[in-house]
Amino acid sequence: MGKRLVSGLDVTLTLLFALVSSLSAGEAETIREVNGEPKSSNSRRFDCHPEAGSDQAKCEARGCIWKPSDVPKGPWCYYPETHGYITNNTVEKTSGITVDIVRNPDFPSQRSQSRDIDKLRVEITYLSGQSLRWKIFDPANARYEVPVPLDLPAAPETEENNRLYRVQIQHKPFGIQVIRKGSEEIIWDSAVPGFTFSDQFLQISTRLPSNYVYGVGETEHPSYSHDLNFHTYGLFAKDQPPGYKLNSYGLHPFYMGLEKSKSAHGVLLLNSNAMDVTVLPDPALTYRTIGGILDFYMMIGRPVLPAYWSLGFQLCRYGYANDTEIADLYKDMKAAEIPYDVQYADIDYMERQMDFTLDQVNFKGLPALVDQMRAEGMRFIFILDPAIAANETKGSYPAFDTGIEKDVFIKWPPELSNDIVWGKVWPDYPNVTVDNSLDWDTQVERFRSFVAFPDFLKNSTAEWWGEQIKDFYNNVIKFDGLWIDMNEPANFVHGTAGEKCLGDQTLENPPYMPPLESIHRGLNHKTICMNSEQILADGTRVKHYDVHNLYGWSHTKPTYDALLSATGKRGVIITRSTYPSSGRWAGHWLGDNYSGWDQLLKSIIGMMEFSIFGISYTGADICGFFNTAEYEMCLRWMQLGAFYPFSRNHNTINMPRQDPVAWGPEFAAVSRDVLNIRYTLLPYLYTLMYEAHAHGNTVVRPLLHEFVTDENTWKIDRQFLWGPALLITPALDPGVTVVRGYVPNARWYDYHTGEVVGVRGQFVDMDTPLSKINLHVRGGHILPWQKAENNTHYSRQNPLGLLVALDDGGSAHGSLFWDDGEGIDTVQNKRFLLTTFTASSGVLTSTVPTDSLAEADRLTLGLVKVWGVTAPVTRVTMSVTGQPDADLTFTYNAEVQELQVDATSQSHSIEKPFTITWNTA
Ligand code: MIG
Repeated sequence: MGKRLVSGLDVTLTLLFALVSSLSAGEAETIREVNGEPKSSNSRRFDCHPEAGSDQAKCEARGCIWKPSDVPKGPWCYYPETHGYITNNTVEKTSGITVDIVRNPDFPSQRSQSRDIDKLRVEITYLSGQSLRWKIFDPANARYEVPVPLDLPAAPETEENNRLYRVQIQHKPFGIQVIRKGSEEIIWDSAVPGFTFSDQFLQISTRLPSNYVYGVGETEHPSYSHDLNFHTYGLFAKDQPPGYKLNSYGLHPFYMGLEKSKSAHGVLLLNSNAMDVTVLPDPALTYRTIGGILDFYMMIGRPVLPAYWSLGFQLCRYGYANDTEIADLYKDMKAAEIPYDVQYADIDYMERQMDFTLDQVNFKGLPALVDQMRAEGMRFIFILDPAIAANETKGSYPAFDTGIEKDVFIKWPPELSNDIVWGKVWPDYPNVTVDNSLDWDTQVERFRSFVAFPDFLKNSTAEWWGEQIKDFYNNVIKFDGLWIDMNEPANFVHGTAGEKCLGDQTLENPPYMPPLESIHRGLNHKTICMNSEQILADGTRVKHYDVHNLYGWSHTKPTYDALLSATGKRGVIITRSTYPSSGRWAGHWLGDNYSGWDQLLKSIIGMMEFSIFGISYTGADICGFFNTAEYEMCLRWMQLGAFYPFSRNHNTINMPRQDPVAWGPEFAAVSRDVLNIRYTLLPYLYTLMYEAHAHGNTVVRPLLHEFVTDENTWKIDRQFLWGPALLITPALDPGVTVVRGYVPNARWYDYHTGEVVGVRGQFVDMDTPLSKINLHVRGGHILPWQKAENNTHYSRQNPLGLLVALDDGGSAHGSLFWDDGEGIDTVQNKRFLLTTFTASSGVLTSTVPTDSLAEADRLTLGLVKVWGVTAPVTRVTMSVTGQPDADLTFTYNAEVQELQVDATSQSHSIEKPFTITWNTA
């Protein structure tokens, strides 16, 4: 199922709803029964007073019912059955359904300050056989709609027989039901009370087909599979380190649901306002948003293909004192022979943390160091923040001056003021020294410079930003990738510097406030005023209130475009704030975590969530950002982090070092070993990245994506897969020497020994001494590999190895994607090699669907390892069209059942198909 599920879901965002085909129709057990106790009818209530301080009078004033609940945490104030809208008129077409609905006048307004919209239109479009969209809007007055372009199928699926689903409209209350044909399961059902559509409060609920729901971000979850016992997650982009129920950097109103028939579907609400999502034991889910329209979709737009080198290990910290510290680190890493490709510099490299400047005292030697390291195959990534300092002497800071000339900064609506909406972030005023004995707010007020925030939604801003990046590259320092931070956007004053937010205060403190971290401080806490004005590409004026969650999204494409045009290579962008489709241009790290054991598990959950949000290049700061790392935790984290697609050790300022050469030789050796495994498998990881980019597959994959019919996998989040074939079972707790892991129902081999695992479909205890992370390879798969080197510049030149893990029937398949590793649009322009490998009955063959690789990037075949060869091998031959068959040297290990064939002597270039045959006694 893996592939199907994923291509339905990962595709970055279009339709509201994606269905995945049914897997095994015959399995009778229902998901709800597997997990659930019989439900009290009270668990079916939809909360009519989610805010604190409800009482009978307030409840009844909303026309709702007040009655204590016998379900812990269950609502006492709930909607009567017919609350909502009533269907007025329905028009069916071959491409969809249009429904007019009116508010049921029997019920009073739900939010007195938020005007109800009594007449609405519902447009349901059959986007494709597997996907549909429904949009609920005010047909009489235009409202803000999300300006994120969607990659919709060219024409709707008008042939009913081609659709996996059917849609049914319910009348009172109005609701949409999406039914999967075949299983006849209702997989979306909004015919439930509580539907509300007003200016600043929109609410819609659906019953869910099972207790298994995943996704909804960006917020930390304690488990991948949601606990449905009335949990509400507030969502609003914020410079907020991840924590339980805290809204963090980005917005991803997407969930994946399992069905009783063991199929899955994904739902995206394309809305960009502050919102919350509640999961209820019914099982059901409620969305509440404070603006826009209700527009539901499935994912579209595929993740970017990052440069090959960006899959290498990376080192960063906030607080490098000077360039010598980086030079020493590089020297020590080299001496310890720990593979590593990318070095960062954080805001320390800048003069007073101002973008596009270089600290000429402490980092004077950085350009020369960067040149030297790049000459040795290393890469450099620099950080950039969006806020631009404004207190410099005129002429001395071109980024600000040219920004003013091009009018790129966010301002007030012109009716209120012509001024910029000033904030304060890093930069100190020129010639001041910050007094750290003062509290933060006082420091910010006294010493920090005013800043202006670029409006990246505006066309002229992207152009200006691109010029700054190009000038920096050409005139100051070379780099290979960019890291964009603080783009929620983060502000160190709340709203605006020195004054109150102008204009409509219901934007700053709306009539319904989702349960955000800043619930009592208003929406502008640590960001800019909601009444700030932004301008869309077509000139439409919008309020920051509506587009706040798109700030990071809008920052990303201009940065990616600028990187490509400055360097002439594709490189990589890492961004903190994301929205659906951000993955088209960038990867994401999980933000300011801390050095605590629980963070290892949280990072797996976060990565798996970002996988289904369409961002494949993800990982957490290895060894933790805040606090002091401890030896064993950091070591285990290095082992886990070696399997993050984005593998970077990063630390905050004033904390002790935690890089792999900071802990002594034993730590360095364990880091070297596990990173050598990562580097060995990079050709496999890169091929998975290509499949994500080309087909929308996931790279980091929860076990349930591959084994959905096995209920044991539905809650697993302490293990994960790379694609279909590599199972990673890290140690996540202190002091353990054994880790309990699930071995799904397939033949698996121990990566370290090549031996077949004796059990399947069971939890087993795996030995995990400090030096070892458990890794298993799935029978039936062929993984391409290369011998590791100090960095990928060198490892890419090694011969290609193959790891052929035979299944029970003696077969396996796999593929390799290979290109120059950093060219722009190599996939679109077909400048790559795609090779597929198949093994069966003692024969391994390759086919080459795409062969358009430059001579310099070609690979020759090296060592082929075959696991699961049951009989002794007597002879191995290789044949290539037009050449005589050649005997290959080999070894056979009967105990492990491993055949190793060395093809190096043939210097066979792999774009030519080959066959390798092994004869057994
Ligand atoms: O906390 O640029 O999440 O990775 O090192 C202040 C300094 C701002 C936040 C980022 C972090 C980075 C830091 N930044």
